[in-house]
Amino acid sequence: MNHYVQRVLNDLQARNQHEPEYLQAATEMLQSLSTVMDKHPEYEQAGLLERFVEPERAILFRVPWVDDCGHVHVNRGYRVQQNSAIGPYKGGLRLHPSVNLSILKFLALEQVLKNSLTGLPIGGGKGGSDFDPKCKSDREIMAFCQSFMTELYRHIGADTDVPAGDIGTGAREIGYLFGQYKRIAGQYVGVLTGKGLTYGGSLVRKEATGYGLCYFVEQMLAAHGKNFRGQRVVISGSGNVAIYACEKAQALGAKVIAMSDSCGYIHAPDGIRLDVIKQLKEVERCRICHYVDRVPGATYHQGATNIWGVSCDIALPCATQNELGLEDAKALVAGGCYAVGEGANMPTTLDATDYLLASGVLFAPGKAANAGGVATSALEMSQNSMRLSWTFEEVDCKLKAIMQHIFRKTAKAAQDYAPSPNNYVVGANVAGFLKVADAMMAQGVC
Ligand code: NDP
Ligand code: 2IT
Repeated sequence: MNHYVQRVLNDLQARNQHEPEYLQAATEMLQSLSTVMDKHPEYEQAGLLERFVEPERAILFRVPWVDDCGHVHVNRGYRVQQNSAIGPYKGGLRLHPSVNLSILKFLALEQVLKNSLTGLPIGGGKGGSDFDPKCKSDREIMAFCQSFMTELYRHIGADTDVPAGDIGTGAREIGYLFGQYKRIAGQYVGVLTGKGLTYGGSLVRKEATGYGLCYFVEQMLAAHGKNFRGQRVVISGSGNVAIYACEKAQALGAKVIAMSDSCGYIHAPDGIRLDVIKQLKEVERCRICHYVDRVPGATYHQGATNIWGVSCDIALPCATQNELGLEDAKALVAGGCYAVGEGANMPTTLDATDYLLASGVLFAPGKAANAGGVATSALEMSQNSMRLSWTFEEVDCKLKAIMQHIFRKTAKAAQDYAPSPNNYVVGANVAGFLKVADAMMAQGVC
């Protein structure tokens, strides 16, 4: 490995031992950049990597709110503003009890590379809270969101930092957050994306991450003489990304045979009925196990990660980080899986990724494959600035073109910099990094 990369990695490990997810993401990125550093010694002189891995700013704040019984709760709120070299910070807000600084720093770092890959002028950031939206009333969700925004509003803005959705933050939460921002700041601006269609949202944003994932995987398959038609697809999760990945995979002729939530998975050998999943998850907000009460022939199995034991051709992990480990990767390969597309952020552990690549599985890394969501967020920002709305077809067409472009850039960088031309992990890291690095070099030490 390049000596500069090794030195930065050693320093990072020494200083961030208590942040495993952040170290995992940074290690993968740094290892991918070894050949880039061999070719660009000027980056070491400019301290580029040390600056790249350190967030420009990380904000931590108290979020007090009152539940329906009158009890006071205090959660932690965060915003990690990682890098603004190529545009305002951009990235989602995660609401989940597991949220901590390590998880948000990993997500913010990945977001910088992902946003760069989109080709659009957006920097990278991420935020959220350890608040658990499950089993809360709408009023409790509103109380939390209003309190969260009461602090966050002073750190964000349409030209400085534009948050959006992520795990636990969907249209309902974005609505409450937007309302509170408007009220405190006294400005009607595109400060959040993923907004409702009646107040500045973009068509296709809801579908964008899942559709974009399938557009990317379609390109990857085509480069190897394959396509989605007739393929058995397993998708983990049943949230925003998973649902619209399922919708597009089915539209492209695939048979989606399993989906999950954090409790377990359903297996439907004849194909998932997505209308039932949408009803359960988007309308009733209940557990996926109820699917089997409504659709005969499907079975429910406890334990979310057991889903990787279902024999399939293509796997799309769309739930959360590190949901696909080494044993799961072995089970997938043994079951005949030849392609994996990451809809979630870092769903595959480092050893599982290495195993899949060594086994010849086509592997689409999340920062490239799930970039359709944030790309469409950037299209929402453009529409807000222009004060007009594009049609569904216009946005979908732009999304598809962006994903095709990301695949080409990733494949080209893999060819130029990776140990193998099919190593899209290295390809995505390098292609995302080079644009930001160039901008940082031009802007001096800051
Ligand atoms: P949602 O909250 O809509 O859905 C999350 C899904 O993942 C749910 O099915 C949830 O199950 C499951 N899940 C969450 N946490 C865990 C866990 N710890 N273990 C097992 N299952 C879990 O989130 P999204 O669909 O928006 O996000 C999914 C992934 O995609 C995340 O990694 C996110 O960062 C990434 N992503 C999202 C984008 C977007 O635009 N929304 C864009 C790009 C990436 P349950 O309901 O039981 O908790
Ligand atoms: O991980 C991601 O890219 C997102 N959660 C979407 C971010 C965004 O700003 O749309």
